[in-house]
Amino acid sequence: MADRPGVLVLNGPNLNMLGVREPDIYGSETLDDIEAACTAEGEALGLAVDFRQSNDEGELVTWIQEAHENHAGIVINAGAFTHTSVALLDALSLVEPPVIEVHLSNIFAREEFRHHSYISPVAAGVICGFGAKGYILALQAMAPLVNANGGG
Ligand code: CA2
Repeated sequence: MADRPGVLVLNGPNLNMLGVREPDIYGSETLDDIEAACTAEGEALGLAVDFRQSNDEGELVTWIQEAHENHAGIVINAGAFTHTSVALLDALSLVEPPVIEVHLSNIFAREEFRHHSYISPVAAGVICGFGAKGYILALQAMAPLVNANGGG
């Protein structure tokens, strides 16, 4: 609904492949399943969830830059760009909405190159290791940050 605070839920490269490969690491839910769960949770929390995925770093940067106009908060799973992208860090630093970083897997229990995130320094918080439920936890954490008044 238009009067609900909007939350932009961004997904980075290869997350469109969820549920298709590597279910042992990332779970069996598809990105469409996660979007449906986020939309339902957003309704319960009084948030308007705008769920997007891109394999293109520049497109993610553009969406982040535009977020200050239409969105009160940003939840982001930047995928592999988490560990490489100064451009995403800069974009997230430039916008006002609070940022919550999400990862399906526990990045600290994996290869060392996944232990560093360029996004974490500008995030209000980080949720990782809880699979698709991490997106729901992020929305629950976001609600009070954007003054949502819904139940749940
Ligand atoms: O755990 C996460 O959510 C990650 O952000 C997922 C990224 C990975 O590079 C990060 O280190 C942690 C990878 C997303 C790739 O998604 C796939 C989905 C299905 C099959 C293969 C990859």
